[in-house]
Amino acid sequence: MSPPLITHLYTADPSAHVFDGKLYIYPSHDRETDIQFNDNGDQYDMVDYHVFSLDTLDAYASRPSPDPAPADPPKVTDHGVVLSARDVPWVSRQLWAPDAAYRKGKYYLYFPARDSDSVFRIGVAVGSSPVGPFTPDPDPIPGSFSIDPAAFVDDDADATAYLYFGGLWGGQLQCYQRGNDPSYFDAAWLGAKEPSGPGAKALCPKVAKMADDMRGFEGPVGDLVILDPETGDPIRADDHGRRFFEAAWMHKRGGMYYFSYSTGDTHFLVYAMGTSPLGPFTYAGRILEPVLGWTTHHSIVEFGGRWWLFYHDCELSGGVNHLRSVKVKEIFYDGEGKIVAERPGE
Ligand code: FUB
Repeated sequence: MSPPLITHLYTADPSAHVFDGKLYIYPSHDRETDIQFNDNGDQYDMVDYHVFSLDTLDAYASRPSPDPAPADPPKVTDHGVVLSARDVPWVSRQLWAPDAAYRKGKYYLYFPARDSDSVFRIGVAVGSSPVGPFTPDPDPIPGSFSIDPAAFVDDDADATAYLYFGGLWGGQLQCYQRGNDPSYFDAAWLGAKEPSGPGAKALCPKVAKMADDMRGFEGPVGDLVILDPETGDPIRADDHGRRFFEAAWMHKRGGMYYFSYSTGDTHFLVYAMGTSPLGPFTYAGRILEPVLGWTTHHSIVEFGGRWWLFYHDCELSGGVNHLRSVKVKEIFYDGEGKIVAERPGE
């Protein structure tokens, strides 16, 4: 088991990126509250974001199991608070899992939070450095809803950018079954969790192409369809071991797009593969088995010639679900491009 990367704060939902040869982590900043645990996630009551950076991860490169703590862990720099809920006019509470992107000279911090009606929306803040300061737009991204934004900038000539998002239960994705627009919000589904029963298709994660200024969507929000490799049909709602729950992430390797996510109440990190960033994707397998704690959330990034899985668990807090800490482990790919835990051939 990997050791916590950051120990002076509780951190979760790590979105890792390499900017200018340095590794940056954009996590949630967990804090202690006396809010009782519930399936709505009210106990995840975060109020700000820090950014962290590292120059190397070599000490965490995979070694024979069980993986001991590195003898000489790299220094993790905490760049301090880069955005607070009180600085964002539309936010009422709960700064959940963020992500960041760089495109055409600017850095963007994307974040979900509840608005004054307690409805989750997604905001954006803009800066000229990967460690901020980030200036938030005064309103949420028009057309955005639910949680867990993941930004992906493709390697094409125009650096086409996409935002993936969505999360069930407390993340409110089930409230948008009438359409992918905030105006279709259906409060009747707030207490309910998700559709179920014979014939019910899993609710899809959402994807939107970003406008050139990265502060709005260009065109409508679409469904990101995940297919069952056996039947070729969309994954069913009752397939809780494989259906999308939250924690979207996109990465690209060797021309192949990898969409990864959490299965929520079954606590797996899984992935699907496709040839277009807009899908469809075909379910391809598990990346991580359940960790200590209810939530599981991650990012995947190439750094220093290796591929890394950033994730979190609750080891540092002794198992308190809303006090998590970020970890990292090396991952590998087999000859077919499938993600594997051990270096092929070992
Ligand atoms: O950190 C709050 C929420 O918990 C995130 O938005 C979810 O992905 C889960 O990790």
